Amino acid sequence: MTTLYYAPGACSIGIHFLLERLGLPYERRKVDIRSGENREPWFIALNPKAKVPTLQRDDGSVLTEFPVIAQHLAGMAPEKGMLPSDPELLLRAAELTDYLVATLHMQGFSRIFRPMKFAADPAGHAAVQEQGKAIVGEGLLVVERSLMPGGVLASTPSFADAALFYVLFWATDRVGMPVPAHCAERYAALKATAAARRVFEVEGIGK
Ligand SMILES: N[C@@H](CCC(=O)N[C@@H](CS)C(=O)NCC(=O)O)C(=O)O
Repeated sequence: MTTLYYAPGACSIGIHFLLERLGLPYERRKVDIRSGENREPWFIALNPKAKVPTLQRDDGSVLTEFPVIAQHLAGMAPEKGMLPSDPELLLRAAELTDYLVATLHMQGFSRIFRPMKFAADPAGHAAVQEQGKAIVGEGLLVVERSLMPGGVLASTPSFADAALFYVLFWATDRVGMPVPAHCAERYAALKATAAARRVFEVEGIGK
């Protein structure tokens, strides 16, 4: 059985959301990254990168990296329409997913949530966090262009919604920062789904 290794409220919530949205059969296994369970031998044997999301497939093989996992899962249930059949839209969905993960998450939110990784001196943490918020704020303006009327993914559901879900969850419900109108609209629509309600409940998230 496909197994998702996740940590509550981490970026893996986007893959958790996608699995629910696609209605695929899967099992989930919580990994306590706060206590360092992701560095325990059993998890390193599965994913030497020590990161969630980690997806173990039916045949036992393991997939890592959010954009790859998201695209793979969308392809497992093509009838659900999360893997655009138009080659151009497929590229745009991959482009947006990569930008959300590699830039907004890794460059922006990493600075906000883990400033100690960027500045050893605690006195510098507030400045690092501000830098992170600026990266996320500017990034969301770029994302907004894809979602606004006439934007490349304005009316196209895709696996990029999995990345939009967690990035907008973090921006809105975790950091409490303002997000552009069409990003807010997309997040409201994603959050209103049964899939979102289910993952919030399973992961113990109040909002
Ligand atoms: N490039 C990875 C990033 C995944 C990642 O950073 N996951 C975080 C949680 S949001 C994690 O597992 N952190 C644990 C750690 O670094 O100890 C991906 O796309 O999946």
